[in-house]
Amino acid sequence: MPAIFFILAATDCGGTVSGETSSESSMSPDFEGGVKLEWASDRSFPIGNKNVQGLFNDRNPEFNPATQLKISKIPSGSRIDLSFDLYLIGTWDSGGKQADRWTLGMKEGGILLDLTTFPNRFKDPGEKVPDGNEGFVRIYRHDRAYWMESRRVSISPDQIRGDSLVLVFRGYLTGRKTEFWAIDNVRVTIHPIASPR
Ligand SMILES: [Ca+2]
Ligand SMILES: [Ca+2]
Repeated sequence: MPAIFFILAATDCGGTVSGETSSESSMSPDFEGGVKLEWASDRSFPIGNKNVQGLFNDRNPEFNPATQLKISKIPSGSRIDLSFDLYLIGTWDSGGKQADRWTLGMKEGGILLDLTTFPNRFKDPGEKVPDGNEGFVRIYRHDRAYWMESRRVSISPDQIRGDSLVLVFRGYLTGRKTEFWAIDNVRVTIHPIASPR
C-alpha cells in the first residue's frame, strides 16, 4: 500500500479534515484506507498572506492554550511522519526567569518534541528591535515580531496504541500579552507496514 499523505491548512480545522497533497480545505470524512483526522481547535488568524491555526496562549483566557489533532483508523503497524510550521510570536525566552516551553506530545503519554530554545532574538535589551524575524503580527495594538520554524517528527509503530492517536500541541508561556504561537502546514504522512520506502 502506498503512503497516505495529507496536508492540513490551519483553516481546515474544525470537524473532520483530509486532503491529498492540498492545502485547501477538504471535508471528506473518509480517505484512502479510511484514515481520519480531526482538529480540536477551529480558530485561525492571519499572518502575512496566510491563515494559520491560532493564536494560542495558555496564560490568557482570550486564547486557547493548546490544540489537538486526532488521527484515527490508522492501519496496524503504520509509521506516521508529521511536519508543520510553528510560528513563535513575540518575546519568547530561551531560559531565565521568563523561560518558555513548547511541546508536541501524545495524549496518552510520550513527548515527541520538547522545545526550550527559541529563535526570538532582539538587538536591544528592551526587546523593541527584533533580529531575524519573518515579519510582524498586530496583537493588542502592538506589532509583535514573529519567527517561523519548520518541525518534523516521526512516530514509530510501537508508539501507537490501537488504531488512533491524539497529538497535543501546547505552549507553556510566561507572557500573557507578549508571547503567542500558531501552527500551519501540518502534514501527516502515514506509512503502512507494507509500504515500500
Ligand atoms: Ca518574554
Ligand atoms: Ca517568556
